[in-house]
Amino acid sequence: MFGSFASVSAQAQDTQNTKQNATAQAAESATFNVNGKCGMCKKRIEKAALGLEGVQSAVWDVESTALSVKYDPAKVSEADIQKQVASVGHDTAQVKATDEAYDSLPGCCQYERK
Ligand SMILES: [Cu+2]
Repeated sequence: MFGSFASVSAQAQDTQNTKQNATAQAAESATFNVNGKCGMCKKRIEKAALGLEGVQSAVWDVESTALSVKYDPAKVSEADIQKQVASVGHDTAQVKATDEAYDSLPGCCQYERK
């Protein structure tokens, strides 16, 4: 029953779905290193990234210290996200936090800097 219905309109629906997905989730993804140490860092890093318009998801892994983000490249760039994360005190692969931002982190979050 469902099968015959689906095959008749499958082509039209496919075209429509592809179009909708393209507009709704024009997402680029990136993963880069962000220095940090604990669960508090995780919250701070993810909150900073998600605070930017166009960032759809941000997950930082405490073990690997890798931040994975999905974002809309029309609104925000990977460089913007790295700058934002660095602004709350965490060095990223390309952007170093200011000493001031780093010093303002709680003691337990002061990761070792290279
Ligand atoms: Cu921490």
